[in-house]
Amino acid sequence: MSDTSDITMEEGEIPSSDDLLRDAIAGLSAYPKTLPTKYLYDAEGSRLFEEICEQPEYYPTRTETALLHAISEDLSEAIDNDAVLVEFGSGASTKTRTLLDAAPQISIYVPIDISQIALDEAANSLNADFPNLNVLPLIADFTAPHTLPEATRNRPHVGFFPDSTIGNFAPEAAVDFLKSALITLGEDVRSILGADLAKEESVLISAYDDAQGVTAAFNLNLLARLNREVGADFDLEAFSHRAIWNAAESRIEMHLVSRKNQTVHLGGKEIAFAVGETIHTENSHKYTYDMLAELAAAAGWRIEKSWISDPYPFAVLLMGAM
Ligand code: AVJ
Repeated sequence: MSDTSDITMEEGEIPSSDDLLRDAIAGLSAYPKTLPTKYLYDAEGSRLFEEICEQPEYYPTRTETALLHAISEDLSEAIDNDAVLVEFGSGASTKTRTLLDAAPQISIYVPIDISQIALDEAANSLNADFPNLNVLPLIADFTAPHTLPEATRNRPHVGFFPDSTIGNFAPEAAVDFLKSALITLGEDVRSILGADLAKEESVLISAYDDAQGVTAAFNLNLLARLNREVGADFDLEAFSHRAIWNAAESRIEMHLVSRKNQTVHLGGKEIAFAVGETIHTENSHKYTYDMLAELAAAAGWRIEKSWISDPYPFAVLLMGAM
């Protein structure tokens, strides 16, 4: 049984290999060099991300899951009957299960993601485990506003932004994202947001540079993907993964560092790298609670309730539209 036919596809929004090549050339022609974070998540990248979540140093996933478990009854109380749960960047929909278990009054679940495979797998496994739940996946870039499936009309909507996804956005982009989610969800809505908070630098660095090298493989997969999909000739041995804490911006940055002077070819262009030169591939902002509250307020959300875990501070916010 495949649920592919139930997936709503929004034309023209899913990045193609033309977009990948164009964006890669633009990012690698700039100084400092960058590559868009969203391209980390092809099938292999998504698989590696799941593996990162199992590394002992990568505390965010298990911390958030434990916190969601601990507060699931409080969250359930905030969710009305026949609610529609809309998840932004749903991936494997792993954390959603905690919420669905605690809140059987949720009748429709709309996972939004750009990965068709992830949506298919999530829909199939949720359909099997939650027979009364109507799963209506939306394949789309979750950062933009969308029209939700017809069946969700006139029901209470609850947004779900787990995984500290908000941290991958710079402050202005985070505000835009939260605004656009409000447009998608409609008025009079609530949302549940999970965000990792600033903490000791050594803990952060280990989490983004694990001993098994899974995060390194995840980051290097971006170059492997360019080789696979647009015929680039990156030598993966000639780049290494680096995670740094940028205190001024309160964020972890992932970079790929050139181990030598070298030239790489892609799309008919030559890209020169000096030894030590980096490609910046991801930011993971570690906001403080106050910063999060400011971002939420700037986007039209008020915080109704919040919980922070210990010993690794991670926040779950219950927010309402202002
Ligand atoms: C996508 C926010 C869940 O920034 O922690 C994990 C992605 N990158 N290790 C994060 C990621 C490197 C992750 N999130």
